[in-house]
Amino acid sequence: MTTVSGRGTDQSARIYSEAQEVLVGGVNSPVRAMRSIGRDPIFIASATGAHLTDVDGNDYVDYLGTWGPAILGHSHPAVLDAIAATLPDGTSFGAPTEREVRFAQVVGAAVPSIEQLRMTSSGSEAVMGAIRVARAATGRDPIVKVEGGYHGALDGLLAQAGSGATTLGVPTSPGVPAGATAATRLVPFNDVLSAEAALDGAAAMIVEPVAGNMGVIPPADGYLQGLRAACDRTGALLIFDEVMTGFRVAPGGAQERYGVTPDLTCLGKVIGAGLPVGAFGGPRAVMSVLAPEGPTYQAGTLSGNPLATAAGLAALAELARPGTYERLEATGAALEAAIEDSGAPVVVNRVGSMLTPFFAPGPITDYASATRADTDAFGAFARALLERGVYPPPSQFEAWMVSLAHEEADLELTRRALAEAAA
Ligand code: KE4
Repeated sequence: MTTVSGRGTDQSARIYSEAQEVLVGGVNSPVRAMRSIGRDPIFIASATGAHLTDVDGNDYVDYLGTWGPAILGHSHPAVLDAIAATLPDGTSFGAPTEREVRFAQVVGAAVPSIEQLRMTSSGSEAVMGAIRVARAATGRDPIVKVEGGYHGALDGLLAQAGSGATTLGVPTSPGVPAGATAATRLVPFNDVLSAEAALDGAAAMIVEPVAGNMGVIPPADGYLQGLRAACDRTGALLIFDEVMTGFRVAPGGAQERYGVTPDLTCLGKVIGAGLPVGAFGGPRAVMSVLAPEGPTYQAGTLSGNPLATAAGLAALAELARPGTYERLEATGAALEAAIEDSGAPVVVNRVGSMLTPFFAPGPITDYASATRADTDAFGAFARALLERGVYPPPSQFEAWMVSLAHEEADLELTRRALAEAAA
């Protein structure tokens, strides 16, 4: 790959060939392999603010944001200082710490529906826990999910998942036993009637309140309210998977932005500031089914570990500063305008600081319309951006993320790269 800095990507290529010997596909998470945009992966050496630097020394304005966590920008001093200050005390005790209590209090203050929290080490684990709580609390098995919704790499929900979980259109991943997805019911996003029908006798519906894993798709007016009412009518629990939207689209996440209260919420990404964290929570009456209070088992060696909670607390404190979400909104709008002004033949969906340009005829309102996208065109666009020092998510079906660290100079460079890539 030629690059603006002219440094090429020889080091990445060298490391990639070694990586493929010992890491499947050379990566530890499939979408990083950049196969969706038709090129080899770029190995990153460091990240600061809105920028990534690869092992060849090429600099990129980063719109991946490590899939969401880097909302402050990378290597934020408050986060690094918190980790450095915690290190001398040890990295993990396997025992409770006061910091985890503070963490749960801070999350609960921002997200009032979370009366009690359980921390995990990933978003997938948080979703697993929430699903199990919903089934235990209702005594029912079926789970309703959205076609194109991605909630982590767990058997029961890898049914026509979004993100990198499947080449679009392939319903389930190999290795998932039919029994695991037998209790999973699929409905289109933004379709209350189909959800209501599927919810009859169900334990819960899990939904990304703003879809992020089929590209960004906002909830249609009244959709989330409709799901709330349908769950109330059928006795199913409403689970908001806010792993991506939590602390991203508003301080209280999508449930605050759209004014709809779920029964359970899953969190991740931002709350760990890039360290491994997930969490799920809700009313005490629902969460109390969990061991050790109740019989429903869930556990994790490193759940709530000192470094992750210290980093998370520091990040949440920074996000609580006045003006944060106004700035994120403004930067998101500036990127949206830059993409639209580039002349690229795209439809841009945006909610706050997360957006996706679709190479497809609009409007993009669900999985069916999203998968009409021309992924080859997206791939060519993304490759051209990378060569010009702009790093988009390496798939049409992911969310571009802006941070508090993106500045006018970054947008200026991005405008130029977008215009050339569009051409
Ligand atoms: P993790 O287990 O990857 O921490 O979280 C799973 C998950 C759950 N819910 C939502 C809404 C998510 O977006 C995710 C993870 N997102 C993907 C891509 N958007 C992470 C990237 C990857 O898998 O490498």
